[in-house]
Amino acid sequence: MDYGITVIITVTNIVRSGIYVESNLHQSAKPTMKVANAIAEVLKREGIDFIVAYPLTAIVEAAAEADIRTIIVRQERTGLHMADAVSRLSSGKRIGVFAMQQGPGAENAFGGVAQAYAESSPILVFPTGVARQWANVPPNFSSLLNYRNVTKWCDQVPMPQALPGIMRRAFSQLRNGRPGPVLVEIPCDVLEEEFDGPLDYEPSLTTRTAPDPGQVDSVAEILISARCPVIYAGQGVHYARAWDELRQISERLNAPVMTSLTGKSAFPENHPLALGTAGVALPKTVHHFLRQCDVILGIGCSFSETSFGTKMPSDKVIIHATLDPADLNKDLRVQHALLGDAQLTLQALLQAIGTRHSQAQQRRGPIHSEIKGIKDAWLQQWMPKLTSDEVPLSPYRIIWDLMHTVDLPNTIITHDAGSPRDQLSPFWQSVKPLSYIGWGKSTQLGYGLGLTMGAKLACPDKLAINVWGDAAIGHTGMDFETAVREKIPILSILFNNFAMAIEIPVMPVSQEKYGNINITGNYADMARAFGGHGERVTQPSEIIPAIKRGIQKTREGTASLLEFITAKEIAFSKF
Ligand SMILES: Cc1ncc(C[n+]2csc(CCOP(=O)(O)OP(=O)(O)O)c2C)c(N)n1
Ligand SMILES: [Mg+2]
Repeated sequence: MDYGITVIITVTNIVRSGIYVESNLHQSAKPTMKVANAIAEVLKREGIDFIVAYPLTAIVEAAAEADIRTIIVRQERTGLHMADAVSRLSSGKRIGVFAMQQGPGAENAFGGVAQAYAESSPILVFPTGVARQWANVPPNFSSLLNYRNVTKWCDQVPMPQALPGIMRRAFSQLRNGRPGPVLVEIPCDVLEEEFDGPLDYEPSLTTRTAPDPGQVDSVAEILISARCPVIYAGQGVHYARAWDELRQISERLNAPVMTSLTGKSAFPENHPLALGTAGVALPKTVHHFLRQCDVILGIGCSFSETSFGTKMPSDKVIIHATLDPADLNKDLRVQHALLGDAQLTLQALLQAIGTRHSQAQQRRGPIHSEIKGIKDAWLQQWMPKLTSDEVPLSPYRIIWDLMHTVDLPNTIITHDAGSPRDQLSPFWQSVKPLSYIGWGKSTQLGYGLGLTMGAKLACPDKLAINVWGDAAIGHTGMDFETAVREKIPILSILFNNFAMAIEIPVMPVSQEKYGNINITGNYADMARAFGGHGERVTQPSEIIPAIKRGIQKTREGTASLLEFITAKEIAFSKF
């Protein structure tokens, strides 16, 4: 009897310490580990070196035992946003993982998964589920049922032996086709059950598709003979890492390039053919060329209609290059389509265009000067705000000073929902791929903080910045403490105008009667109370010195929050 107990304890200890060996004390003993340990092992084989979590799930302990770093946030949403940035900034090569507990954890995470779904971000989400015998008894929460409509793929592990197959399917979905969140619910009793080894799991494969060659030829012909072709690049260019090909085709055709918000930084915005970002606020160059052009080539984009993007004109020849047939003719009527990976598509187009671009060659000089002329005039018009000496501070002045203080190619920045997005995206010049995390298919206030923390984890040598308003910090601000505690030294730029200023035009009566758009807080104090670096800045002359101090603090490993007291600015670059 004693002998038997000893054997079991020995095997368990060996497995829990992450080493997987057969016991030689008992001939019939089979190698065992718990399902949670098997999950950690799958993650290791898939190259995952940290997970984000909140906290009561056996996956956290199993991951830590397997030397996978575990980061605990203050709220599920931020953890999901962190995972989201990890996936995005690696073009989906490194998958961001988030795990949460059953019930409240699974319920409270909904916003973060929904946002990743809207932005097509390939994250892996592990909610624990209620034990199988209670799983379908009301009012227990089922992730399998409830997350179906905000995930690319969603499954539940009904028994330990199903795990390898489920994980193989999950990672195959994550690494192929249109990116999107994948969710695997594991009932809490299954997590604790023994997985009967050995674990038969190989890392998943990635493959790509290329467009129909016949259609490539006809699209090449249209582009060559177009009077004024324009390229609209989406985030598919980031996922395909097709930045070089995008630049080549633009230069070959002398076709100017604009990006979507998520595609921002796919094309260097200091290039003579760059038009800028087609958000809800946009540079004049984007507006001008959308009217001027005769052909639009959308590459790696969904052409989704959104209140936070520029509307595409309907009187142009539209070529839609995407890897997802579900996007074709969805919001926009298109005349030509190329289905496939953005890099393979652009390579095929470049080959088909070859040297047949003499008309495009003649465009070179005139198109460069047309773009420059419009851009210079537009910037000139905004210069009073971008260099304003006003108090309270102009958010535009802060953005301008920030852009001219940071080392731009080594900075990753993101906006937040509302005014900061529309103030930042037209004027921030992204010069390196994946140096801007754009979003706007859903616009949850507070998303930017987690994205920036994920960016800093994924790219520790870069300066990671989020720009947000005082309403946004109300949503996820407590997780600044996570940045401090977990030593994720981001630079947070807060515009505190003591209001939801963007709502001024839409809430006049409730504001007048009840002051509904007013909010308040001292967030520099909050940052310091959490152990971070916090400064409140009120004077224009203090903007750049404060930014420099904030950057220095991040270099020393301290998360920094600069709270600028700003005007209720609601002028945007719209046309
Ligand atoms: C979760 C969520 N709820 C509501 C909104 C709608 N919304 C967009 S911006 C905004 C207010 C923004 O205020 P603030 O961040 O302070 O920026 P400001 O306009 O004052 O510069 C609101 C309520 C949203 N984007 N997300
Ligand atoms: Mg505000």
